[in-house]
Amino acid sequence: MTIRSAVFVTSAVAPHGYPREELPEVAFAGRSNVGKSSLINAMVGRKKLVRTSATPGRTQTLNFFRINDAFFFVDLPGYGYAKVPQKVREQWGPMVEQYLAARPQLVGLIQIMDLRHPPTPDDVQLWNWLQRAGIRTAPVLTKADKVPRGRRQAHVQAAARLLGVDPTAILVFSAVTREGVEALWRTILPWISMRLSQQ
Ligand SMILES: Nc1nc2c(ncn2[C@@H]2O[C@H](COP(=O)(O)OP(=O)(O)OP(=O)(O)O)[C@@H](O)[C@H]2O)c(=O)[nH]1
Ligand SMILES: [Mg+2]
Repeated sequence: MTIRSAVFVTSAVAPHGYPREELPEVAFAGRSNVGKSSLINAMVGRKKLVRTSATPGRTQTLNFFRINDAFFFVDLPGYGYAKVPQKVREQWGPMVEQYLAARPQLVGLIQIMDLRHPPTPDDVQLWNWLQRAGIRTAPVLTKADKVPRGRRQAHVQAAARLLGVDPTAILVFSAVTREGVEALWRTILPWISMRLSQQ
């Protein structure tokens, strides 16, 4: 995938703040600190397009990035981190649900989990909610560089069982080695072209 441009457009906490452009949008969700922002940076090949942090809970708004003037990546705030203030935690559900449930431009969501650990109850809950809401979702297990190759398949199978999907549906990724970048583009691009061909 050739990235000609990747620009931060806006942050939003409610629909009036979303971009007015009606380009297709791909959203990225996962627990705080799982590596959502790093994954987006790896996908577009920019080290610092999205701010990353060793401190969980860094991204607290919906952040919209326009790629190649053709579609948006939407970095959603992370869930499941106990140390973010109570008020912020209470806002997460409504803020993200409002976006996911009522955004016609949304073509699909990448749900990012940690290859080192089985999906958490929060991860499974989001996964099930997305399936019920009829949102196309691809599961990605990141930080693969932290798990020796020989142990990965067992982790993938455990995650597949908990999510109720076939292990082959799960993509293994690393923002450090860029493993999985092209495979994830091969998942996302058809979502975008399908939408564009419907318009
Ligand atoms: N080893 C390794 N570390 C990673 C990878 N992806 C992210 N990290 C590290 O994990 C930490 C969190 O990364 P972020 O990309 O900021 O995570 P996030 O999910 O956007 O976090 P919030 O915005 O706080 O929810 C940072 O210290 C990253 O350097 C990866 O693939 N491999
Ligand atoms: Mg982030």
